[in-house]
Amino acid sequence: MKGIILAGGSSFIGSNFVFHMLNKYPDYRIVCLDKLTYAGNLSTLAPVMDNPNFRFVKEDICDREAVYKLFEEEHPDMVVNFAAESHVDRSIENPEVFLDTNIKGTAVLMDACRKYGIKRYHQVSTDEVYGDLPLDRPDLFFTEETPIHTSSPYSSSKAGADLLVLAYHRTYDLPVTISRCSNNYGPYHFPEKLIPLMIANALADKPLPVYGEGLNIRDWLYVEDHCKAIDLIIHNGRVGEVYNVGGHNEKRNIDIVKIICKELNKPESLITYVTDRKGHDMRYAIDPTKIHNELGWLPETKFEDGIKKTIQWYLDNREWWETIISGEYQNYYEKMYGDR
Ligand code: NAD
Ligand code: TDX
Repeated sequence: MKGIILAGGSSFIGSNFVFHMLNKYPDYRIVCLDKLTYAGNLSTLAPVMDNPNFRFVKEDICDREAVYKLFEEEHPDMVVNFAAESHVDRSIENPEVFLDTNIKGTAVLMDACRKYGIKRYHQVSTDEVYGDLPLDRPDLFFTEETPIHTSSPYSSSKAGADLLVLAYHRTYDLPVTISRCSNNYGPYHFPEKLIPLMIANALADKPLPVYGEGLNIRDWLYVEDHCKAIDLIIHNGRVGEVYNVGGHNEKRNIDIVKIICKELNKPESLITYVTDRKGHDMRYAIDPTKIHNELGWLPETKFEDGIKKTIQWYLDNREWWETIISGEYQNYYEKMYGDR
């Protein structure tokens, strides 16, 4: 039986990956290591809590002692690191915790991998480490050779972690891989992020806060396609390599919001233009040639289908996100949008 520790396994993408792995590999042991911050939600993992191949452990990846203890107990073959502070706006308000979790936490996990031996450490990274592309150059895309050029404390902390991962490979020969994915969407997406926030607000007939003029472009990928890419990389990817993951699905923010209005039969008059995000990246666009050529990965979900499935999931799972937005998150929302 193969054992995998998934750090941050109760995150949006991590939880989708837990479901993917338990379904696809019934002979794997999947251990979720998660601190359950504001973004972690144990109810997300309720469907697998009784699965004998699954274990949940509530710990901080920065807590060296706790991490080493878990490695001693589990002797994992692989580690996949989803754990992160992931929201750009929060990183602008308070960068420090991003440095702790995203950089120091990554180092602690890799130190454990060195100490106890591991066949693969995989770092789940982001296209944001490349900075942004200009809107008037639609011919440009991020490749794995694009220089790191970050804009926000969040992306800088993710880039710092990526550099550390590559350094651990070169210095200690740690068998690492890195994936840099574009914006994900789908079930269990935390409602502070664009798509679920707009769905929740539209359903409540609340204003839809679009930053600046809404012309910024993101390259959207259905979360299941990202999970399949990580699955391929950890099993067949070349050690020491970075793989970009994205589906050539660029959309302007304003168009995303209009699609959500249309799907939910809500008026576009709900759209409210608010103060722009500081340092707001203009355009992200991934060139996924390498993962396609080397590992045969291609996105399977068309945006038109994925967004419908996502909206339907939020309609069918109101309790999941209504519980979140009625709690501590309410204070964050007031602070972010109250004066805009
Ligand atoms: P998320 O914000 O939904 O969840 C983050 C998770 O990490 C939570 O479960 C939280 O409890 C856990 N966590 C935070 N600090 C921790 C700590 N110190 N120790 C242990 N657990 C901790 O995250 P997400 O949006 O699913 O992103 C997952 C990963 O994918 C992140 O590394 C992110 O940078 C990367 N990524 C996200 C996207 C996206 O569109 N969401 C795109 C590309 C890459
Ligand atoms: O209320 C909003 N209004 C708005 O116009 C919010 C929350 C966002 N936006 C804009 C900002 C971005 O241009 O929408 C776009 C998407 O914003 P986010 O959902 O915050 O995502 P982004 O900043 O693009 O980062 C996401 O993708 C890359 C994830 O949060 C990161 O973790 C990942 O690395």
